[in-house]
Amino acid sequence: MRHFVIVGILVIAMAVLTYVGLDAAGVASQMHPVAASAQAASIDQLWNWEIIAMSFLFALIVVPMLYSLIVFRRKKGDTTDAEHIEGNTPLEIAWTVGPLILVVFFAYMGAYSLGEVRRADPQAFEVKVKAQQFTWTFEYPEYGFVSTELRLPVGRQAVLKMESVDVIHSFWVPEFRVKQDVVPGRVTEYRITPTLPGSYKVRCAELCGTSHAYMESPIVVTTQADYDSWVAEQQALAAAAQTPEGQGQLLSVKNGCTGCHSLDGSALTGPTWFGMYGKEEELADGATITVDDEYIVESILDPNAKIVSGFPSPSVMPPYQFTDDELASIVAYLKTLK
Ligand code: HEC
Ligand SMILES: [Cu+2]
Repeated sequence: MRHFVIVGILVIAMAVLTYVGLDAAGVASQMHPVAASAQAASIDQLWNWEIIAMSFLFALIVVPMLYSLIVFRRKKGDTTDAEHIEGNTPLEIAWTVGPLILVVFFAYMGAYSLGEVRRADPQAFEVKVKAQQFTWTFEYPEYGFVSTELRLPVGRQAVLKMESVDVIHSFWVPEFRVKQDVVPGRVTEYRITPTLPGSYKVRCAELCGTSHAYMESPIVVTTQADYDSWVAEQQALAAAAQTPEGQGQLLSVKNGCTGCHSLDGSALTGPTWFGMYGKEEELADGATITVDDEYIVESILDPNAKIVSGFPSPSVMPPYQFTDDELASIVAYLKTLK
C-alpha cells in the first residue's frame, strides 16, 4: 500500500512537471502561431486538453517503471523466483474503464469543437475560392470582382465556397487553425470569423505538383472601413475592364496569371511582366527572341513551345485557352506594364 501511495504522488508530480515543462518549451501555446479567428478557440482548447492527457499518460508509464527498476531491484544473493500472479480483476476493470472514459471525453471534445468550427452565421458573406496549380483566386459575387488576395473584415463570418479546376488542394491558414480540402468536381465550404486584423497567408496543404510549395496567397484582415474602401477600389478596377487593357488585366487576375507573374519586377514562379513587352528574351535553348504579340500568344496557348532561360522544362505554366479577343486584350494589357 505504501508503494501505491508513493507512486501515486510521484505520478501526479511528474504529470504536472511534464505539462509545465512542455508549456514553458512553448508546445502548448507557442507551437501554434497567434490565433486570429473565432474558430481557433475551441481547437486550441482541445489541443491543450490533449497535452494534459499526454503529460499524465507519460507520467503513468515512466514513473512506475523507474520506481520498480529502483525499489524492486534484485538484492545481492537473492536467487528466488518472483511472486507468481494470476490476474487481477480490479486492475483489469481500472485499465478498461479509465481509457474508455478518456476516449469518450475526447470524442465529446472533438465533436464539440467540430460543431463550433462549422457553426453557420446566417449573416455570413460569401467568397468563391478557385484553386488551381499553383494559384488561388477569390471571387466576391456580391460585388462582382475577382482578386488574387483574400480580404476579410474583422468580426464577420465569411463562408468560402471552394472549387478546384485540376487536382486536390487544401486551404490552410495556420492562424485561423481550420484546414479544408479543395476537391475537383465538388464545392467544399470553409467558415471563418477573423478576430485579429493583420496579414496572413493561405498555404496549399496538399502536395499538388511541382510548384506546390509556392502555392500561397496573401490574406488580409482589416477593419470594416478599410475593407469597404478596398471593395470600392476593386469595383472601380472591374469597371475599368470595359477597355481592352482593363479586360486583359481582369482576365489575368481571374486566371491566376498574376499569382506567378509579378507586375513590379519581383521574382515569383514565372518571369515578371514588368517591362516584358518588346524586350529581348533569352530562351532555354540559347536562342534570343523579341517579346511581341505573336510570342506572347504562343506562350499562353503552348507554354512549352519556348521556355524562358532559367525556368524549368517542361514549363510549370499550364496551357490556357482563350478567344482571339481575349488574347488581344491580354496582349494590350501586357503592353501597358512598363
Ligand atoms: C503556375 C505559374 C504560372 C501561371 C499560373 C501562369 N504562368 Fe506564364 N509563365 C510561367 C513560367 C514559369 C514561365 C517561364 C517558362 C516558360 O517560358 O514557359 C511563364 C512564361 C510566360 C510568358 C513568357 C514570358 C517571357 O518573359 O518570355 C508569358 C507571356 C506568360 N507566361 C503569360 C501568362 C499568362 C497570360 C497567364 C494567365 C493566363 C500565365 N502566364 C499564367 C508560370 C505561370
Ligand atoms: Cu495546391
